Amino acid sequence: MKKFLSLLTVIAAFFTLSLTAFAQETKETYLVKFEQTSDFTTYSSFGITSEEVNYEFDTVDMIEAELTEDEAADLESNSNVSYVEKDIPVYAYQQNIPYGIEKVQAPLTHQSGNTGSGVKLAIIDTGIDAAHEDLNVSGGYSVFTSGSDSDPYYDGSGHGTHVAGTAAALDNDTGVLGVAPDADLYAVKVLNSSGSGSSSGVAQGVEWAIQNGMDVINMSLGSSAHSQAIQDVVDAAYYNHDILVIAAAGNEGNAGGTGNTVGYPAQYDSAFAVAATDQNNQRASFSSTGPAVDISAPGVSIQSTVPGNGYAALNGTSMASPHVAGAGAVLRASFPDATAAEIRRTMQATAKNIGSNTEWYGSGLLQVNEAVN
Ligand SMILES: [Ca+2]
Repeated sequence: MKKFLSLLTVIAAFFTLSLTAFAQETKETYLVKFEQTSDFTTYSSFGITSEEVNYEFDTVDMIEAELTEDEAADLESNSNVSYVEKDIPVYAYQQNIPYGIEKVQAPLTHQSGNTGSGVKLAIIDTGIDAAHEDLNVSGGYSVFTSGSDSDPYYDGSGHGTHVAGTAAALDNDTGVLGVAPDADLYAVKVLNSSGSGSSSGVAQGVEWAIQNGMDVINMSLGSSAHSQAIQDVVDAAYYNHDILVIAAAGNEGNAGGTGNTVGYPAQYDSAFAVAATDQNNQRASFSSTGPAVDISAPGVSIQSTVPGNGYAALNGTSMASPHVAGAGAVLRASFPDATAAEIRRTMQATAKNIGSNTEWYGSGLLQVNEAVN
């Protein structure tokens, strides 16, 4: 038994040694920078062979070379060598365009300079993580007076941050892209970290939007019950202050798509009600139905921003609504003299016919580039 063990030890030692030897033979690419006083072109004085050199830089005293780990370490300790750096991979920064953004033609409108620049877009929701790298939050307000929920830029739920990204994520080298990347986002916080609030809070949030000159309001929220108070402030926003109010139709739809299941405030004429479609322009099975549905936008597997510089895919008419709010911001920026009612009519007149059931789709799928033209 003892002999057997010692034999194993010998075999293990052999493999360890041979593996180590193999690793020492492996060459990797390094950048070697020399002190300016040294004649770096004489590689041999540093023990580097010309076969090992891939590239000589002209503007700095540096070479790219294939070296073993030991050779690199030797050079590193040479006083005529400034540094030895391993070649590291570098990637192109890129931004992913979510399918919904493509579906509503937002990139096409951006190409012609229609980006919602200067328009004030209020996201009445759970707050917005204003530190997110892909969002430009210009201001905000919370109806909560104590705790972390009193901060409109703290989004403990993530819902408001996600909604904000679909409407207006920045056109840069990272993350996602929103429908109106140059719009000014305002975080109007009326829902807590659990995503719940009250009719009084929602009414206060809409009033803040009126008093602070918002051009577009997105409300990816609602209730199955009517609130006269909410209707009164939404009516005031739209009819008296010409604010474009966009509201999610609700997620109370049934698989058959029957019955009037649109929530409030989407039921009010003063709110532009948005239903949700999927990647195939079909009604999302959860999307509320009824005569109040005005227009459709993607709401299934929608990729957007979440707190902490994150990104995630969510489902809901909450995700459909900000596509339309972003389009509203684009139209307000491009046609500053158009009324909210005219913008609604334009979006409906140019929507894509995706089915005859207006209680499912309203006028059809939002096409912002058609609306702009
Ligand atoms: Ca982006």
